[in-house]
Amino acid sequence: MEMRCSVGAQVLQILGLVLFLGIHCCEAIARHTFVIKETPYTWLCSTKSILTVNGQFPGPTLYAHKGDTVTVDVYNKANYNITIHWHGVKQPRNPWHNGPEYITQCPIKPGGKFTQNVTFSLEEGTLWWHAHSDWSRATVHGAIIVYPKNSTSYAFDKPHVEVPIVLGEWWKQDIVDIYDEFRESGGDPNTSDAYLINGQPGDLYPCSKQDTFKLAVDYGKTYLLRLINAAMQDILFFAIANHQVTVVGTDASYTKPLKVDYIAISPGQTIDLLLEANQPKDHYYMAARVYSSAAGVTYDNTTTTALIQYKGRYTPSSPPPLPYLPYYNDTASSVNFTGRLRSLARGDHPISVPQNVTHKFLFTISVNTFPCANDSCAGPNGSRLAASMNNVSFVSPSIDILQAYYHRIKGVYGNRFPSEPPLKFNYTADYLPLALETPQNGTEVKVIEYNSTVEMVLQGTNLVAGTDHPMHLHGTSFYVVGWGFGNFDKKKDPKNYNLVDPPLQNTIAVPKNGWAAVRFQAFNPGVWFMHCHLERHLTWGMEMAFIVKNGPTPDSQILPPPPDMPPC
Ligand SMILES: *[C@@H]1O[C@H](CO)[C@@H](O)[C@H](O)[C@H]1NC(C)=O
Ligand SMILES: *[C@@H]1O[C@H](CO)[C@@H](O)[C@H](O)[C@H]1NC(C)=O
Ligand SMILES: *[C@@H]1O[C@H](CO)[C@@H](O)[C@H](O)[C@H]1NC(C)=O
Ligand SMILES: *[C@@H]1O[C@H](CO)[C@@H](O)[C@H](O)[C@H]1NC(C)=O
Ligand SMILES: *[C@@H]1O[C@H](CO)[C@@H](O)[C@H](O)[C@H]1NC(C)=O
Ligand SMILES: *[C@@H]1O[C@H](CO)[C@@H](O)[C@H](O)[C@H]1NC(C)=O
Ligand SMILES: *[C@@H]1O[C@H](CO)[C@@H](O)[C@H](O)[C@H]1NC(C)=O
Ligand SMILES: *[C@@H]1O[C@H](CO)[C@@H](O)[C@H](O)[C@H]1NC(C)=O
Ligand SMILES: *[C@@H]1O[C@H](CO)[C@@H](O)[C@H](O)[C@H]1NC(C)=O
Ligand SMILES: *[C@@H]1O[C@H](CO)[C@@H](O)[C@H](O)[C@H]1NC(C)=O
Ligand SMILES: *[C@@H]1O[C@H](CO)[C@@H](O)[C@H](O)[C@H]1NC(C)=O
Ligand SMILES: *[C@@H]1O[C@H](CO)[C@@H](O)[C@H](O)[C@H]1NC(C)=O
Ligand SMILES: [Cu+2]
Repeated sequence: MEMRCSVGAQVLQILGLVLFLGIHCCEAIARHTFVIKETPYTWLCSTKSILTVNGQFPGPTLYAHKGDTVTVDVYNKANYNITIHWHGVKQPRNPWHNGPEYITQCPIKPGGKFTQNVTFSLEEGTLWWHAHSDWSRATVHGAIIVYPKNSTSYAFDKPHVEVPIVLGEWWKQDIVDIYDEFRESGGDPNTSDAYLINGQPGDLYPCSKQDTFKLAVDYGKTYLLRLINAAMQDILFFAIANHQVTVVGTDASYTKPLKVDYIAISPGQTIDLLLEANQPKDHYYMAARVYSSAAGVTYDNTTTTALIQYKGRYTPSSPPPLPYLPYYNDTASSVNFTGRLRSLARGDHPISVPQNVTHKFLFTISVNTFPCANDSCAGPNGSRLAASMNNVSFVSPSIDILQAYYHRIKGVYGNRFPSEPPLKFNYTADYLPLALETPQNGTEVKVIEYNSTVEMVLQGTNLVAGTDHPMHLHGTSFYVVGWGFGNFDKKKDPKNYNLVDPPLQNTIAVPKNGWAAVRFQAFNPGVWFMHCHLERHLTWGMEMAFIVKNGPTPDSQILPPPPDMPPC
């Protein structure tokens, strides 16, 4: 919900800050209008037209309290099909309003409108919304802030000020051209030209100095930074010069406080950090740059910055100090951070990790290649790059799976997504036979009974190029009960699971040539997408969907379809 606050708070919002004055000042608005349209923007010394919501980039922040329903009227005034997804919002019983194109809805066509309810249930903390059709999410995204029911009951001392920090990625060229070009060529997409903090690349790039995002802080106060990685292709390292930060939540779930020098954040993931302004009064950079683990894959190696500026009279260091960030391919530093996250799991914020499991799945996640006529594509050795889960490269259907499931329309999808890899090999071996690189095309789902308890092991492979994959599940969060390098060992590895305080996430970076084990209870009936959140891997087919069947009671069944579902 949008907050209508006092004049003072509005002035600060214009500077990119949201003053947290407590709930008394604010009148909640439970209905929003999102107008998607082309908007001209100038950065990095060039102007282009981008898709925005309401002309804003990043888009408007939605504010809500736990348990609220917010209604958003989405108008498509652009020339492209589009859908909007509420990332990490479970949408109980209402997959119709989840958003992924051809999974739960047909796209909103140019000139069309779709009204979506965003229903908050268990989530508390930071989430985000983004387009879920072709690559529009590059610029069509924004923050979602979910306050506790009682505004004073954070799991930590109330911070002085709260600030969304949206990390983004910027191409000088039109994103539609980048998307069309790599799909056509079969090769890797062009790398981006910049990363962004709240829409600005920062001082280390040309032409952006005066617009760099700045956060003014009072010495002695505590600031809650709500970090969102909205980048398209990259896990990012982030740090603030001379300051440690304390992680207190991820993916709208509280964590045990974790004091760190840097964080690693996956596309799709959110991390809530407390920053104590406890250093000598000065200006300090916060900075983010890529963590990229795939050998031989080029990446954007630039660094985005914003400024922490202490208030008061002093002569600021020039240039301001930059933070230490781990090296681009430092897998040890990435997993060191991600592997230390733990659920708060406290009396007032309990968790319920499934102890008994009804379904055990092992899904490989691979980058692949298809042979190309005359080896004329731009992938390795003239091949066409692809990606898969359990060797099925997902092919988007022409009407959405949810509609086909609900109305029993045949021929749209199959229910034979494999529970185990169809081909067993040393997934993480240094050298793998070329023949293993070619996947099957298919539109396959995994159907599970309501309230099943699922253990899903995501196994990375070294096909083409082993790398980290930030895997994201719609419709529910999962507990990350274990992870490791190499091949998952179903006898040995479960003995080391953390079933006491594993973090509850909706996105987990499966480490390069490693695995991650997650558990969830299927209490939300519907069609729920599961995919890599690196945009090129999603385009190449690294995805599948779960269908969670209806339960026995009326409140464990899918709601009827809204009357205004966009038609295909
Ligand atoms: C909400 O917070 C206030 C102030 O801390 C407290 O007095 C009240 O009991 C809380 N209400 C609920 C329902 O937790
Ligand atoms: C991608 O990069 C290549 C090489 O720099 C360039 O020729 C091409 O125009 C770029 N593609 C787009 C869509 O900008
Ligand atoms: C970034 O990449 C460019 C071109 O690939 C290279 O010239 C430059 O040295 C790299 N910079 C850093 C900091 O690694
Ligand atoms: C990271 O990159 C550096 C420089 O290219 C290389 O020397 C090093 O071996 C790489 N480290 C890993 C873990 O791949
Ligand atoms: C992870 O980082 C912490 C803090 O820097 C360090 O103490 C610890 O040894 C690291 N653990 C591993 C496994 O590298
Ligand atoms: C798990 O299964 C065991 C043995 O079947 C049973 O005793 C226990 O109650 C179950 N626990 C839960 C939480 O269902
Ligand atoms: C492949 O090469 C042959 C011989 O040069 C040519 O006749 C044929 O048209 C090519 N096919 C494609 C799809 O480019
Ligand atoms: C799988 O490959 C890895 C990396 O080359 C190697 O260390 C390991 O021994 C292999 N495992 C088996 C079972 O062959
Ligand atoms: C799968 O689909 C891709 C692109 O849609 C196509 O290039 C490829 O040849 C297909 N592969 C098979 C095995 O059908
Ligand atoms: C589903 O499971 C939850 C928690 O285990 C339980 O509270 C609920 O009653 C179950 N629902 C149905 C319809 O069986
Ligand atoms: C959306 O939510 C509102 C308010 O809770 C409710 O009245 C309306 O029926 C919901 N619409 C749909 C299509 O579920
Ligand atoms: C837009 O969506 C409609 C309905 O699914 C589809 O028929 C059409 O091909 C799409 N247009 C584009 C450009 O993808
Ligand atoms: Cu991936």
